[in-house]
Amino acid sequence: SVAADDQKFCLQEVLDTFKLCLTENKEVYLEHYVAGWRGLVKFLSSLGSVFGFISKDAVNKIKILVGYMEGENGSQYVTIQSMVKYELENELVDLTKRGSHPESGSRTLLRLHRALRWLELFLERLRTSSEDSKTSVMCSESYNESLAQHHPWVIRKTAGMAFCVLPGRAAFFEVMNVGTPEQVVAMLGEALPLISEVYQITEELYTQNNMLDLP
Ligand code: 1PX
Repeated sequence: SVAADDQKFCLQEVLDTFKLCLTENKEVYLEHYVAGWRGLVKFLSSLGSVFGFISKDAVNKIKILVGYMEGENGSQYVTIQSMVKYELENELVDLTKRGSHPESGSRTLLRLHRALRWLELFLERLRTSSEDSKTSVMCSESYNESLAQHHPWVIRKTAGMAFCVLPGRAAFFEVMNVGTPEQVVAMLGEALPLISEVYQITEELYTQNNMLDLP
């Protein structure tokens, strides 16, 4: 509706896109997965230019995936499962070292998948945080437990500096534009199980296909 269009950015809508991700037989629609990330990146940009180097990488990965979805073999890129199957069967994935397919859909999505684990951990911390909790601490703890393990020192260092300028909990909740802190907590409680399910299903797929370490 027009009224809804007038509203400013609301994180609830973004997290809701993860609801649309799962098909009936628990596969993950690439289109909605990518849309979820697009929304998250928009949110990140609203936090300031310090996070630009992070959004830039995410946007780049989103573009790669959209390129495949809209490309001539787009019908193979409907779900993450069909993408992985197609790319593996047609030898379109560099499995052990970078070669002729450095930007496969599978390796690109794996980067976002690892970041989704960070998101899950961070949102869970936000959800259970108290008024005096620090977003920078919650963010870096979540990062260290997940994504950091895949990043070289320089990136970890730069990310750590960016976390320091995150707004405090109250301001952060406000940018989320969901409502009162209680409403934010309730919204997170609803969104988290969906995000975790999408994460788990993807994790299983990559484990089964031995693809958790794609270069
Ligand atoms: C209510 C909270 C919502 C917050 C939404 C924030 C969305 C964050 C989007 C982050 C997307 C990060 C994707 C990173 C993918 C990646 O690991 N790329 C690296 C490897 O790629 P390559 O192609 O070389 O194998 C690449 O080197 C990444 C570089 C950029 C730095 C990544 C730092 C990630 C920090 C994640 C935490 C975001 C902090 C947001 C604070 C709210």
